Amino acid sequence: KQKATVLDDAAIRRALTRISHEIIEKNKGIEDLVLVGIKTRGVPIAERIKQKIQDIEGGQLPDGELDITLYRDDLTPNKEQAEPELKETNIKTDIDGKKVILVDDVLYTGRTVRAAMDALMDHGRPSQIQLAVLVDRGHRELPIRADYVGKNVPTSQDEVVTVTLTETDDQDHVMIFEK
Ligand code: 3GP
Ligand code: 5GP
Ligand code: MG
Repeated sequence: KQKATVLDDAAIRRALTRISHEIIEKNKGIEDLVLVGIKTRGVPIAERIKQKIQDIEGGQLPDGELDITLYRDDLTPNKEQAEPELKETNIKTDIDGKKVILVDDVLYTGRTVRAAMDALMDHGRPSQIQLAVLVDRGHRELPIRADYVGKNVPTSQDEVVTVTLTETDDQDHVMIFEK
């Protein structure tokens, strides 16, 4: 059951513009930055941020993507597998000594990000890992926080946040549904 739209297309655009400026400010430019999107919807979000940062600062930012499949206990009946699992990595740049910014659509328990950090560490030795998310819906189960947040959306455990993007869906919006 639909409850509310939390971000419309203009609000998503503004949030990603702000995050792009915050990334540049915090890192004092774009030197050594690599943007890595977490599939599916973290990838177009990372791509949008990358375009904005390049428009603001000039130059080119390297990017990459991680595919982490969820074996969450609330999504699969098999509790033995209740962890996110790395499916595929596509990072062409060397991330040794780089500041990697992980990008995802929704931050919830933090288990996906933990798996993503593991995958990055297997790939090289970044000097830093930062995290950008469009929505933080709370309910963390690990000591993980985002450095850049589009919007904090307090939710209950039986609500879901739906993120649709033009690249993957019909249009840009973020909504809350009752399960
Ligand atoms: P994404 O691949 O675009 O990030 O987790 C797989 C997909 O299911 C995600 O798409 C996410 O948007 C969607 N999803 C919706 N609600 C939930 C939820 O409560 N938990 C998880 N893990 N995924 C959800
Ligand atoms: P976590 O591992 O932090 O519990 O969940 C993060 C991942 O699961 C994100 O990649 C996100 O796509 C997905 N996810 C978890 N909860 C939600 C939700 O309520 N809505 C959406 N759209 N995705 C979610
Ligand atoms: Mg996601």
